[in-house]
Formats: sequence, C-alpha cells, structure tokens
Amino acid sequence: MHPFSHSSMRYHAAVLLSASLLAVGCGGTVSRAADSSPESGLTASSAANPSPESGLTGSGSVSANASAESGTPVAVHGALSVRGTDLIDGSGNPFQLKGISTHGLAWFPQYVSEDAFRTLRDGWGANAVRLAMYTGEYGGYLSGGDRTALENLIDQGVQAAEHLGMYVIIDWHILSDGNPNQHTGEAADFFRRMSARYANRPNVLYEICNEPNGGTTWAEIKQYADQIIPVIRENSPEAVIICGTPTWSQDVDQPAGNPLNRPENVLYALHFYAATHKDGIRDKLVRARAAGTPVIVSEFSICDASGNGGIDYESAEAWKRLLKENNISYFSWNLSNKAETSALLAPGCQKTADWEDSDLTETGKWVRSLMLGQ
Ligand code: IDC
Repeated sequence: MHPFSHSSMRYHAAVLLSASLLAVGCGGTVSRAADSSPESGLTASSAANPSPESGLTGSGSVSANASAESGTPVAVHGALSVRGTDLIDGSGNPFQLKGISTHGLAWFPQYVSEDAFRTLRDGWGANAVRLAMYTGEYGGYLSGGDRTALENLIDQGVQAAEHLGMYVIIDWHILSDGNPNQHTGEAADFFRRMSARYANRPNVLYEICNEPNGGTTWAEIKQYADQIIPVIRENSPEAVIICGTPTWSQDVDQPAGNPLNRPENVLYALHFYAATHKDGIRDKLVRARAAGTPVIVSEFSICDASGNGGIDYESAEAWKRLLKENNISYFSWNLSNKAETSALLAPGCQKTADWEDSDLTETGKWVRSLMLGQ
C-alpha cells in the first residue's frame, strides 16, 4: 500500500519533526510502514513501471519504481539537470543536493542500506547519498577487490535510494591512482554497464573521477572525460555527470579555459577539508562560477585533508555561508564509525541506522545541523 496522498507532507513533516527532536531515532518510525514492498530485481527497471501517481511534469525521464515511496525528494523534484551554473530540478527551479558520502564501499558495506539512508533522509534532512567505490586502494575495484561484490553493493545502494526517493551518486573513487587515464578502459567498461543498468533513473548521477592528483592537469582530465562522458550519454543521455578537477578536485577554476567537448549536464567537483582548504579554495569556487562553471562539492569535511586532525569551525562556517549563498550541492565524507575526525559516527557506535545524538561524532553533529539548516 502506498500513501500517495499525504506522503509529501510526511517527508517534510519528518524533517521538521526530527529537527526539533534532534533526530532521536524518529526516522524509522515515521516512514517505515511505507517500505513494505519487496525489493525489485535489477531487471524490474523503473522505466517499466511508470508511476501515474507521481504527477510530475517537465521531466520526461521520471519513472518512479512501483515500490518507491512518493512525496520524497525525487518524487517532488524529478530528474535534475544543469542550467548555467545551477543545478535545477524537473520544474526548472534551482535545486541543492544535500548528501552524505559512504566511506569505501568495500570497507564499510554495513551502512549501504535502506534503514541507514532513511535515517539520513528523515533524521538529517539528506536528499542524496554518494556511493564511494575506491579503485586503487586496498580492496578497490582495480586493486584486487571483488568486482561483483562491489557492483552488488552499488546496486543495493541505488535500489535503497530509489525506494526512498533519494538521489545517488555512483563515484569512481580514484585517489592513489591519481591520473584517471591510467584506467580509461576499465572506467569506460564500468560506466557503460552502470549507465545501461540505471538508464532513465531520474535519481542516479555519475562521478567519473573522484580526485585527480599527482600533477594530473585539466587537459589530461578532459582527455579522460571526453571519452567517458559519451559512453554514459549513449545509455543515459540526460544524467547529471560530475567531473573531478586537478589537485584533488580543488582547481575548479580550470575547466572554464578549456571546456569539455560535451559539457551539457556536467557539474565540476570542488572538494574541501575545512581545516586545510580556506580562502584560496573558496576564491576558486567564486571565480569558477563567475566564469560560468557549475560547481558541486561532492565531498567535504571540516577537519584536515587527511580526514583526521582537529576541526576548524571558523573555516567550516565560512564554507557553510559560501555554500548557502551560492546554493551549492554538497556531500559530507564519511558515513562510518572509523576512528577518524571525518567519520560521522562515533568509533564505539555499532548501530547501522537510527543513530541518536550520542552516536555521532562532533563532525556528525555539525553536518547534521548543516543539513537541517540550523
Ligand atoms: C580517506 C579516508 C581514510 C582512508 C583513506 C585512504 O578517510 O579512512 O584510509 O582515505 O587513502 C579525500 C579522499 C578520501 C579520503 C579523504 C581523507 O577523496 O578518499 O578518505 N580525502 O583523506 N580527499 C581529500 C581528503
């Protein structure tokens, strides 16, 4: 049974309720009843089950799965696209993704679930999640990891997001493998299959190279992106694609001088760690937008760039103001209980959903307040 009539109110009410109650585990109770439908298999693609109830217009590719909740972020906002420097929703209004990034899928698979994502949606105000699949680190997709298991985790994450009406980024998380051209063939193969599997899903975004580094130039990233973007476009012509930028996705001011061959519906990644990246990187964001480049913060935290160390609240507040002023989408690193400052969950926390205040780190509390607009 689907509570189509009042579920939009339910979603918003849940966010407000949890804002006032400081999200003391209320996420699960508010909407769990709506999720009784069985998991649909990969082949039961949403395109086959257009949902007449969603009543969305102006976003041709919206096709909610029959088992998805309505009144959710995706049901309300539909397929996203890029216009000028803005991300816009299916009705043409500016839209801000507010999301949480997983840690490495291979390392913390326990948080890739509908219960975890529902807690983020209803308790934290998140409308999106990012699935970080390392390529070069231990257990990564290109470094001995179990590719089938990793793709199954991605599928689990995409299905969970779809049922909850949340947006989801599939992130090819290069890091130690600093130049994406090292593995263009594998990336093309991966994105060909992902974009075919999730063709026409209004909620799926593709991030094609997390953080180029080690001296990789924008010209080299462009060379890679100009090969990968057409592969995705063949299956998912309208999907929003996120492209990394040089120096661990800090040099977002560079694409303007040397545009991609097919820049439609592409966002450029700027990643920051507030204790390391300050005015210099904030200036890059401002300059990039002034030059017409649409920016997304597809990863950030408020500690230093190691993912650890102290929190810089002053710099974090400056970033918060800048994101708000410019309506920039953001994703907080990381959903895990690893003993590091950027982890959102306390090291001792064993719960995989329905977190309470005492389960969160200082970063977790700050990020939740940010998302709840406090
Ligand atoms: C870090 C994790 C850490 C892990 C390491 C692997 O927090 O637990 O051991 O990766 O090398 C990034 C990367 C992101 C990093 C993060 C913190 O995208 O993968 O995660 N960071 O160093 N860019 C800037 C910082």
